[in-house]
Amino acid sequence: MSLQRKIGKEILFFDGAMGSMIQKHNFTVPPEILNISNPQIITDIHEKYIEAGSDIISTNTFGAYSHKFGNLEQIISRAIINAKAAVLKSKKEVYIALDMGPSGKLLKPLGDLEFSDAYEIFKETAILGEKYGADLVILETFSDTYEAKAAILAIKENTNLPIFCTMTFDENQKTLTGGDVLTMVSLLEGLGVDALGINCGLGPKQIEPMVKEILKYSSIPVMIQPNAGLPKSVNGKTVYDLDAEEFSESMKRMCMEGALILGGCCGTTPEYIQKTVEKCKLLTPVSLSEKEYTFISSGSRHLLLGREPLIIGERINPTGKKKLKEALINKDMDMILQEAIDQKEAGAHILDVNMGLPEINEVEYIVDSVKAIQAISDLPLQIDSSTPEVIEAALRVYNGKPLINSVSGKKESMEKIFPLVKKYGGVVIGLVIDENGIPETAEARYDVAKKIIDTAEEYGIKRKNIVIDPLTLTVSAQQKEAIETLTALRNIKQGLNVKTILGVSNVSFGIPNRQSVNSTFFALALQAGLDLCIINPLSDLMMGTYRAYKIFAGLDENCREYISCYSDKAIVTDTVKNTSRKASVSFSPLEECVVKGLKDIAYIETKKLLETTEPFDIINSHIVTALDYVGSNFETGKMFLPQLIMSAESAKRSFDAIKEHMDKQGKKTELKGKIVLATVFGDSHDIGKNIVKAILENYGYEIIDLGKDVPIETVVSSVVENDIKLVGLSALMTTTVVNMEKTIEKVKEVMPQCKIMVGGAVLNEDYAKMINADFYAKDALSAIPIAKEIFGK
Ligand code: B1M
Repeated sequence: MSLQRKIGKEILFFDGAMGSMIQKHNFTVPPEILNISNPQIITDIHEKYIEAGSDIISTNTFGAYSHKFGNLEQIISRAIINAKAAVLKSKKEVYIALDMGPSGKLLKPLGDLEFSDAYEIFKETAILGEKYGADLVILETFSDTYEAKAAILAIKENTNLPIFCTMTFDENQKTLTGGDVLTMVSLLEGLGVDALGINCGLGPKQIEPMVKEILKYSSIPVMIQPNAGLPKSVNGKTVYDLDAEEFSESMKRMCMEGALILGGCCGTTPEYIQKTVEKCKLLTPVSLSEKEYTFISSGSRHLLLGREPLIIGERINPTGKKKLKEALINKDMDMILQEAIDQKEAGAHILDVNMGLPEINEVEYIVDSVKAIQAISDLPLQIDSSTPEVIEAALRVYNGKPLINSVSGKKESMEKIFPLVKKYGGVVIGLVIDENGIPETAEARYDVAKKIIDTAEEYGIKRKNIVIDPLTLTVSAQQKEAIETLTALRNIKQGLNVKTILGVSNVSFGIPNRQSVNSTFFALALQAGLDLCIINPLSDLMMGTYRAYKIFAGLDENCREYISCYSDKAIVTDTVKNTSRKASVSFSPLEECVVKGLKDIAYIETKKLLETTEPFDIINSHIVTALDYVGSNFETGKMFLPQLIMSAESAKRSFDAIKEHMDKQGKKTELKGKIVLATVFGDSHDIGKNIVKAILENYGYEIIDLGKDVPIETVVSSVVENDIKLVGLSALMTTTVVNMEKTIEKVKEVMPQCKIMVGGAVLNEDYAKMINADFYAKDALSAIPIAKEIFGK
């Protein structure tokens, strides 16, 4: 029977770990090479899993990508041959999954890899997998939804293979990039994978609560491949804390809850799979059901629509906004980013992104804007354009499940937009306008809405993923029709069982005191059942109306949200300004830029500050304080790696300005001495080390900068080759100070007379002594007297 017919109907068993099985042989080559050098070992492992009861075995191709292996085709073909040999021998109906892990490179903005380059990497492997006879692809151990999206598109667009996609979560139930399980479900289900779930990272007990959550919301089969518990070190070896019996008991529980595809990851062996098969084989598979929840998401945040009205910030749209128009024409991305930040702070849940300006290339601008906004904001986006090509370009690079604004009831619009919605996943907004224009009556608008929904369903788009916009009309010009909008909204929501949306502000065009009309219409629309409200969140009156409405709708228990928002503010009169911004943490403008990751403004703010403030004060009182704030939020799970990276980038830009300033000021004196600087092995934090470098250079020392993550031998050979008297080492992590200690030991071994100074937030004076450093520098300036002491000048 074909695999497709079994997916979702039967309990399917995957294999367990390949890596742990290979490790037992102590090979030194990458595992993928063994497909060619030691095929029998790989086939034997597959055979053992088939004997244990696996219905699907995964090829030994976890990291098989063209940038790692020149002989990619050979590796993949041999890997599939090895798997096929085991299947043939077993005479069982076993399917072969092309195993694809992450590319090993981080995508922008986390790393250097472009989304389109990631796509190409995955495409090559997937095409070869299909060519040599894989039955499906298993994408596993992904920790960045964006990378998973690149892989899924690459496989879907270039092969016909079913896709199972699993991601890895930590004990805080988040991926490395901060997404939770529902963020994953929204994206992967939208992209149309055949199964989704969790693998690696944790044991079955730790993933159980997450699996329950996934099962509640996922309409597609759920797959689990946990580790054999949590790792611990025994006699220098990593072992896992669950035996096969305990592992399989947990697997059985999750299978009874509804997980349909079961396997194992690190530490699991054929015994674990065999026990799991024994315990689950005869269970009745829990039948799949369509879950009627509507989600949209960014890469790190999901939003459930319909539970309460949500605010869509309308301000990233040049229509009628002179300043934004100018900013766009001048490619001033910072203004757009600032709008994104301000709207979020004012209470927006979603950001509209519209680049419809005749003077600019809309495709290029929307792509750049979507990428830039999603790098600094975790709010889901509404992709807004009247041009299908623009919508598609934005959908492609968007990291998440977006709102798509919009399709109309016109045949041509539906023919162009629905295939995009189906392919990329998203919630589409249907405007009740068709070839005959906007209907005047509520009944006729209902009919257009129904036509849109029926047609969408023909394209395989579920009703839950459609939102209808009954269209706001200008009350001064079309009073009767504007009022009809409210009736249409109510009828469409109730009669067609879909969510609704309105762009509220249009109602008041052409009349004075627009805000009163807007806020009254808004309140009426909310009362009529509006789910998504496109408004200006920086308008006090609109946000006040929204928050007050929530009180009366029973959505703000004991008026808690309202009170906390307004207790410290003067009564709302209206001007368009942002009163909801709470100054709970007060930052200087530069600190704010670093915290929010606004690189270019950080540079400008630093330049301004340099007119009045000493460089070192800027470092200590702005850059370091901002990074400390980001660091502690990261530690407590309030901020995630992408934000940490953007903050680090902004700190670097700020420091660029400082360095330019110091270079201009610094007198070129004769060099006072040569110092080697390095961030120790395993540690990529180099902002502090670079500051130390700049300051020492400014004081006339020559610096040999070995960079970050520097192997011990590199430090040692540089010290010897350059006959160095002073080495500076930096380390920021508890896990890397051990390498600092080892580096000191080696340097002292070969050059006992060479002095070593150490620094970095993780160290202190006592610790520095303990690891035999000669000097501890608490900050960059403290490095100067140390250098003076060594070189006597
Ligand atoms: Co990461 N990071 N980070 N990080 N990061 C820390 C260090 C962390 C404390 C955050 C936290 O959880 N609170 C934590 C370490 C926890 C621990 O070990 N206890 C951490 C972690 C966990 C990680 C990752 C593992 C996250 C992940 O991937 N899951 C990962 C590690 C990657 C690796 O190294 N293998 C990671 C990655 C990153 C970024 C890449 C995103 C980025 C670094 C970018 C870069 O440096 N190019 C980053 C950042 C920015 C930070 C924080 C927020 C800020 C570090 C910094 O630049 N501070 C940091 C939290 C924090 O420190 N508050 C954090 C400002 C800098 C000027 O201070 O380096 O101390 P500092 O330098 C000072 C002085 O100490 C002294 O002078 C400088 C100026 O006064 N000094 C010296 C420093 N070196 C000196 C040498 C000297 C003399 C003086 O002589 C030689």
